[in-house]
Amino acid sequence: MARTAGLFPASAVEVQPGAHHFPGYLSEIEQDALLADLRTIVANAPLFQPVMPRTGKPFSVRMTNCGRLGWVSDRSGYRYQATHPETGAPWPPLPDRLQRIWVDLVPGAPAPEAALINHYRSGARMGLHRDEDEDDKTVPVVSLSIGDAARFRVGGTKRGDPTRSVRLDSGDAFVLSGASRLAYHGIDRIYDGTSDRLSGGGRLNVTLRRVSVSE
Ligand code: MD6
Ligand code: FE
Repeated sequence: MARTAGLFPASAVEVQPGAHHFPGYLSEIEQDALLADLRTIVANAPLFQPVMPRTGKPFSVRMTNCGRLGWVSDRSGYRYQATHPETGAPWPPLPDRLQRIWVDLVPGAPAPEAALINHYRSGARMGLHRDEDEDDKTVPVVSLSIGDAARFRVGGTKRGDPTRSVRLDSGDAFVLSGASRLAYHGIDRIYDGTSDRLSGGGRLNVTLRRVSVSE
């Protein structure tokens, strides 16, 4: 972590204006500490299988959230809500660790309110989409990856715009801000067996979001 402190700040790669990749952002120790936080969250807010609006087609990822709000998808649409769709309970709190990472990567941004946790098994993917369900669409979105590597694709703000692909490895961070805040992006594939951080393989991605417009 510690992008801003220390003699050797992790170097960011600007993939396109406003799209920054931080390879190796989290050390192995930090990844394991985050993983322990995520396990506690999942024990309290179990992974659920969302479905697409209208069609009801299941996502290939399972998800859960922590923070005041969580992102959900069901037949009636995409939205943020304060409770788990299956247990009805409030989402677990956002761990201090995630708050510190947010401040490190996007200093000065209003505090995150939601962390969406996506779990990919072998063969899971995430179609091209924009993160646009937030009331405030100007605050950056921060993504953290743990486990097997993935091919992440990012393009422009229109669906047909050209895209480029980036490999996200365990411990990498990726930030969409500015001109890329509303860029289309998705996960084409998981590279099986590229990490042994998650027992049983697979990949976890955490995206930290500000939802509401701050005062
Ligand atoms: C994933 N990531 O990496 C999916 N990434 O599994 C995203 O959808 C995403 O919403 C970076 C910034 C914002 C995002
Ligand atoms: Fe996204």
